[in-house]
Parts: sequence; structure tokens; C-alpha cells
Amino acid sequence: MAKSQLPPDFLWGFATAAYQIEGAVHEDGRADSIWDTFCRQPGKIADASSGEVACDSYRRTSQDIELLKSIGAKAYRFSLSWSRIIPLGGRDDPVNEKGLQHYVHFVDDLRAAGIEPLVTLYHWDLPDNLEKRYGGLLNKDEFVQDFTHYAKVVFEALAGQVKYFITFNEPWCVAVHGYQKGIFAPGRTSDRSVNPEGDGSREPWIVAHSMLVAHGHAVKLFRDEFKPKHGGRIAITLNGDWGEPWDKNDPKDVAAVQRKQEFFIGWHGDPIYFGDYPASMREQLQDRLPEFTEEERAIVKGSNDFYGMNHYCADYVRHIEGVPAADDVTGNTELLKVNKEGERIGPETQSSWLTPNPLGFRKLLNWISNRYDHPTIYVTENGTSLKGENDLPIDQLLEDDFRVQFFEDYIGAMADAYTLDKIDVQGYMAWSLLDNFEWAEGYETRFGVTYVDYEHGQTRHPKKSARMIRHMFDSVIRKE
Ligand code: PNW
Repeated sequence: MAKSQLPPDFLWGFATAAYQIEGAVHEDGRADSIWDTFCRQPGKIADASSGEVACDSYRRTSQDIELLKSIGAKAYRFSLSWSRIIPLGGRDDPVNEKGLQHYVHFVDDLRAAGIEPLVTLYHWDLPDNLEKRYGGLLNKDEFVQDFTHYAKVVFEALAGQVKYFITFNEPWCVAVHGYQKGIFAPGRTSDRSVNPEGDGSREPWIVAHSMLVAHGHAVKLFRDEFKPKHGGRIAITLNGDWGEPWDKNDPKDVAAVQRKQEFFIGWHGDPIYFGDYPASMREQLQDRLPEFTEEERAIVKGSNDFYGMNHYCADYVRHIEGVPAADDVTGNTELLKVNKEGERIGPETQSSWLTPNPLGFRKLLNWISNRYDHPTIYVTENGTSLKGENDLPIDQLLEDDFRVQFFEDYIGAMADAYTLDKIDVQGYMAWSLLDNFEWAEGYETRFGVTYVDYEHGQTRHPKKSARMIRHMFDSVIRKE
């Protein structure tokens, strides 16, 4: 059988996010984001670290561009720090020209190096002032106006040079980790042993609604005022992992898989493609799930120029009997790594949630494509940590064969989806260009194709995977 291929203009590269790599948190007028303040709370980050220095990328943009060039990247996805651009965050607050110009220059330098920039507006780092001023994402009316204003400032500065914008990265993670589990900023939850405030039964649904509406407004603004002149595309990025039934002979587990996907992906995907939340969510959550006003529906429906897909792994899904917990976000399901027969879904990594399963990637590409009528898909993140990587001596750490195999298998699965299943996938960004601040796990978990030596001045050392990815794409991308 002929080998699966990808189209000649397939866009591939690497991804990062501002708070995870930039450091320089006080430089050039930047103010705190909710992640700066969250990291200062004792016990929130595994190694008690923060993004204060991180990879020092704010001061090393030319090094990062050289690195991207040297490993053959065609594209780079990164995010903007809102509190660098508008330190206090709000629509009536001053714009910080220095912060804004930093990104203008960075984009120019990337383009000069022949690297296509993909710009994420919101990768979780809300200006802390907006959290304090009005409760951040919980306050839809204020948040939507402030986000749309921020988006306008960004489009005015960058729309001429940037052809791909992503509004929000993984609203699911923000809503669930930030407002149900309380493990991400702003750390809210019903669990009083974790945080004194929060309501995991209501707040995740409220903040998700705020993000969807804010996304819709930013997209409308882009399409009305910027796209006609500059072209370009804009979308949201949704995370989603594959699911297999825990007991494939139990119809309840088979149904649970579909319901889990509706809660994880349909939650944001359905309003954007269909104009409303999935029926399964309405049934379980009733009036805790916000209603779209007619105006909101009109603005959210149809608001993706492509589907931004973050994908890492797969789980077995088991139905739970009885009434769902008040703060259930899973559709009354349980995610497990071992099925009824005792088979593992994938190998262990350093991240407890991440068990790779490349065939699941191909299956999920099909699921998304079928559900949403074959959108163009850009994979905006895919990658893995390695169990124990941080404890290895550097010479061994640089030989990251597990990660090499991961990329080989996942890129292969994507090529199969394109060639054999006719899925319209046009881009792929590996997570991540650099080892970086892995949120609540601090620096102990490494996702980079490049080793960052935090003890010796944040020096960069490409791992084997950094060098291998270009060969994988070379061999799979069809020549004209
Ligand atoms: C994504 N989970 O987050 C983010 O977009 C990145 O910033 C992050 O570094 C990367 O994946 C690796 O974690 C996720 O618990 C965080 O299922 C957690 C989960 C999924 C994605």
C-alpha cells in the first residue's frame, strides 16, 4: 500500500504560550496576570516556581527565531501577554506601546526569517486587574467588551502581518481547571480544602459562555474591519482527547463515550458550529447552563474560519450510575487508563493525564470532521512529556526517543486521516518548541523538543526530536 501523505503547502511548526516562556514579567511596563498572582499563593505550583524567568524568551526572541530556523520550522504559534499590551486590561485603560511593539517586531522578524506566525490572543493569562476589578471571566458583560477592545488593539497592530489568529486557547481548561478543580488560575472551586471561594457547579458554565461570546465578538470585528483589507483567518482552539468505551460490550459505556465528547468538545464546538450547547449537556445541567440570547447566538454561530485542535491522548470512558455530582463536568463519566480487559490505553508519561494513543488521533480527527461538516483543521498543539525526563543526565535527556516515536506515530496517524479518510487537515504545531513552565506542574514536567537548562542561564539544547520532526514532514509531505 502506498504511504499516506500530506499536501505540499502543509503548514507545520512549533507552539508555545506567553506565560510559559517569556519571563521578564516586570519588563517594559507589563503588569501582573492572574498567573503571576496565582503562582505567589503557596502550594499552587508543584515546585513553588512561577513564570517570572521561565525561558527568558521575551529577551531572546532572536535566539528563538534562530532555533526555529535551524530545525526547519515553517510556522510558529505563540501567544500574546494581554497585560504587556494593556497592563490594566480594560477598554478605558492605557495601551502600553512598548509591550505592543515587542510583538510587532517579533512578528516582523519571524516573517523575515520565513516563518509564518500564528498568534493566540488568550492563553490563560488574564490581566490580574480585571480579576480584581470585576471578577474577570465571571462578568460576561465587562469581559466581552474588554476582550474585544484588546483584540482590536492587536488586530490594528498585527493584522497586516499575521494570517492566523486564535482567540482563546482551550476554554475547557480555563473553565474546568480554573473554576471547578481550582488547580489553574484563578483557582476557584467548590472544594474548600483547595480554595475559600468558588462554585464548581455553576462557574465553569458561566465563564465558558463568556469566552464563547467574547470569541464571537472578536471574530466579527476581525471579519468586519480587518479581514476585507488584510485577509487572514481566525478561530478558537479547543482541546479534545479520544475516548474508547471501558467495556465495549456495555451500551452504557458506548453511550458514555459520545456524551463525554459532547461535554469536552461539543461544549464549545457546538455553539460555534450549530449555535447551541449539546442536548446532553442541557439535559444534565438544566438552568445551570447559560442560554444564548438571539444576539449571542448569531455572533457565535459560524465564528470559526478553521478548527483549531489541541490533542494529546486517549482514555477509556466508563459511565457512572446514578445522579451526577453537582460539579460534574464529564457527562457523568469516568476517564480511565485501563479497560475492563486490563489493557492500557497507552504508555505512561510524566503527565498523569497523558497516555498517547496515535490511532485515537486519527479517530478524533474523523469525529470532529463528521460532527462539524468537514471544517479545515489546524492542529495547534500535539506533543508529550516523558516519564522521569527531568531526572535524566543531560546527554540522555537529549536522546528523547520516546518523543521521537510519539511524533512519528502521531504525524503518521494524521497523514492517514488526510490521505485515507479525506480529513481536511492543513497544519500541525508540535507542543512545544521549548521546555517551559508547565502550569501547576512547574518546571518538573518538560514538553519541549528543546532542552532548556534553567540552572545555567536558560540555554537551549535541541533534543533529538527537534531535529527529527523536519525529516518526518519531509518524507510525508507530497512534492508538488
Ligand atoms: C495544554 N489536561 O494544556 C496547553 O495548551 C499548554 O499550555 C500545555 O502546556 C500543554 O497542553 C501540555 O499540558 C493542557 O489535564 C493542560 O487534560 C492539561 C490538560 C490538557 C491540556
